[in-house]
Amino acid sequence: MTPMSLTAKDKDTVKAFWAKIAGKADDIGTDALSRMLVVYPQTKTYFSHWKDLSPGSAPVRKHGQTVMGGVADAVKKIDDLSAGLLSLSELHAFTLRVDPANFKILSHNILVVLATMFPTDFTPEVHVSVDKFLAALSRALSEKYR
Ligand code: HNI
Repeated sequence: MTPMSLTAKDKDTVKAFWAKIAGKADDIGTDALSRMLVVYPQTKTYFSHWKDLSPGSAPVRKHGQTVMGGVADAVKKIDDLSAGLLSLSELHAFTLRVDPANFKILSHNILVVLATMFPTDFTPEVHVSVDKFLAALSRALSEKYR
C-alpha cells in the first residue's frame, strides 16, 4: 500500500472543496505557477521557451489553466490516479523530463494559493486532505520514472 493513501473521507473532502473552487481554477493556476517561478527560480529551466516568465504573463496564465485542467481531471480520477494519469506521467517523464522533485514544489505553491484565496473554506481538515491528494497526484505523475 502506498504511504498516506487517501481515505474515503479525504476523497469526499477534496471533491466538495473542488466543487466550491473550480470556478477560480484559472486564477489559482496562474498564481501558483507565478509563485513557483519566483520563489523556486530553478523551475524556470523547463519553461525557457516562453517569451515571458514573469508573474501573470500570458504564457504563465495559459499554462496555469493547463495545469489546473490536469488537477481537475485528477479529481475525477481520484479513485485510480495511477491509471488515470498514465499518459500525463509518461509525458512528464520521457518527453518533458521534469525532475519529480518539482511536483512537490508546485503542490506546495498550489496549497499556499488555496490558503490565501479561500481562508474560510481552507480549514485544517481541508488542508490535510488536499495535501494528501496533491501528494498522491505527484506520486502518480512520478510513476513512469521508475
Ligand atoms: Ni506539467 C505540460 C499537468 C507539474 C512542466 N503539464 C503539462 C500539461 C498538463 C500538465 C496537463 C499539458 C500536457 C499536454 O500538452 O498534453 N503538470 C501538470 C500537473 C502537474 C504538473 C497536473 C502537477 C500538479 N509540470 C509540472 C511541474 C513542471 C511541469 C512541476 C516543472 C516544473 N508541464 C511542464 C512543462 C510542460 C507541461 C514544461 C509543457 C509546457 C510547454 O509550454 O511546452
